[in-house]
Amino acid sequence: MAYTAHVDTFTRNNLPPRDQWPAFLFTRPEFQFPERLNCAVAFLDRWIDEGRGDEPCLISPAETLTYRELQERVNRICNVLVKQLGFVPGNRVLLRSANNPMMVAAYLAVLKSGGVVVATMPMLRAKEIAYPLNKARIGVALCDHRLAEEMERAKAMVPDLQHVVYWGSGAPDSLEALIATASPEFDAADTAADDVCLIGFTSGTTGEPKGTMHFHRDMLAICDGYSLNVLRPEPTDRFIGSPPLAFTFGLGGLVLFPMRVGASTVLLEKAGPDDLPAAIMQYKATICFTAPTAYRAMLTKLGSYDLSSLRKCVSAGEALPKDTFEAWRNATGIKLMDGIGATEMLHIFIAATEEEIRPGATGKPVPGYEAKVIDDEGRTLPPGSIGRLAVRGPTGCRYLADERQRNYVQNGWNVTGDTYLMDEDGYFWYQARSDDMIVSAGYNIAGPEVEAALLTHQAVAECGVVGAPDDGRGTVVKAYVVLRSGFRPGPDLTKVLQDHVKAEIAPYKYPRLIEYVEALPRTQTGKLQRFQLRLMAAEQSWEAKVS
Ligand code: 3UK
Repeated sequence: MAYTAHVDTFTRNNLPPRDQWPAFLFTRPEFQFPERLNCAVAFLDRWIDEGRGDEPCLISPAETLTYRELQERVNRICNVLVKQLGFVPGNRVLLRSANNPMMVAAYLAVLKSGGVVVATMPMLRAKEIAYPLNKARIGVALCDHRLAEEMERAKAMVPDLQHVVYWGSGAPDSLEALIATASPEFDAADTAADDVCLIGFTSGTTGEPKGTMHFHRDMLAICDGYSLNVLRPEPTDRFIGSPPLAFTFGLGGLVLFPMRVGASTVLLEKAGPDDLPAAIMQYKATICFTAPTAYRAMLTKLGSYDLSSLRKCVSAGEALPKDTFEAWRNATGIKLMDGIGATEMLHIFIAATEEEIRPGATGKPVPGYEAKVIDDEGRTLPPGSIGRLAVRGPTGCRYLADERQRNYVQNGWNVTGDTYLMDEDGYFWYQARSDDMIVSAGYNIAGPEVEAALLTHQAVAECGVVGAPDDGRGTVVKAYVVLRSGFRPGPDLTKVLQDHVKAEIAPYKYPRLIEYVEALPRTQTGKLQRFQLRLMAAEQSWEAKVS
């Protein structure tokens, strides 16, 4: 590794042992990164140096910043960190905010001054904020004042947290007040390409969140791999979307990809099913990043909003049902670009360009990445077999002081926990999370496949399918269904839905049990929590037995 610019070497000291790292592949010309690299220079300073400082960069309902204006704000925050808050390179800085320009400025300032960003979802409660504060030994937090209540409660739990600076409060010690008197000039820290600059905590569907550590070079690798080769944006594009910047899906799609090509991005604090299409129309956005469920929800709103400015739409986070792909293409003419990514890999590693999309498949490895399907012993399986997905490329998993590194990285490959099939043409077809495979009466049934079949029925707004314990069959397929308005739950509808699934896919996969619910349990990043449904199903089977 190159010599570090970090004075505080906590992250480097807590990287996993070298023999537990995945292999890293840098063969493509895009990935020949210099030894000294500060990614904030590549995303921001570069455009001012190249005479494009007056182009728009960040657009929000409250303010619009050009690249030059953003650079000035970033430099001022760097000076506040270094001169007023006792920050030294390598320190971790907690960021808490909905998606807005100050959040992006603070993010880039931490990168530029050689710090390590730890961003958190706005909805987290004090205990959930205290976890990364302790785990990453964080001394400084920058936080939107609207999130002060839980932040203050977290601060009381973590004695090492020395400074919390709020923005938006108008107080004399607010971030705005501090930056007003700070210099607008700042020289970027001379970081190594392999200095850690981000600890992304996983949304933790089970167990404690894991801190994934990423280097300055990783931030460019996802742009020059996925974005350059698959998404292919233009400087004239205007990005928009819903994922929080604390989720690396949002960081890449809403900040890094646009800034890598000098494009602009629309930042929305609220991006619900009405907010997002309204904003696409208002700002004439051209590239949208959101989850499959959000595209489904937007489909019901297309009569009210003009989305004709859109030219590309990316879907990730969960499997994209083929039916949603078809419905979106019929309604908008746009082919939804599915892609699987992971916090450990920083961003998307299997996807397809519009020309290469096969509806229902996730795609092929992004240029620079390799993927294969392996069995339980780690042996490569031939095309057409179902097994565990393993990937490697220019980015990969390095957990902060975590024993689970050995589970995710096996023989130099990142094993994501997903079950996949690769066909003869090298396309990868998602089956399920490995622990979401249902084994019923000896058959393997992938919950997401049954969900996709149910979703093609007009009565179904959302659904989740899991295994429920059953005396006779070991496990039976159970569906939790949220109905569209106008449909009434009951045995008749259950029969209709069961027959519908039997007509769509192999009949043995049909849900023997269907329960109607108002909403489904979801993570902060919008993912269906199938383990919660499994718990519910197990409890209900037990109650049915004892009652
Ligand atoms: C699942 C998908 C099927 C899959 C993410 C894009 O989701 C992201 O990161 P997370 O760490 O979760 C990773 C897991 O989510 N998944 C994601 N995308 C798909 N399953 N089809 C998909 N298209 O189980 C994966 O292992 O929260 C997504 C970019 C950055 C990200 N961090």
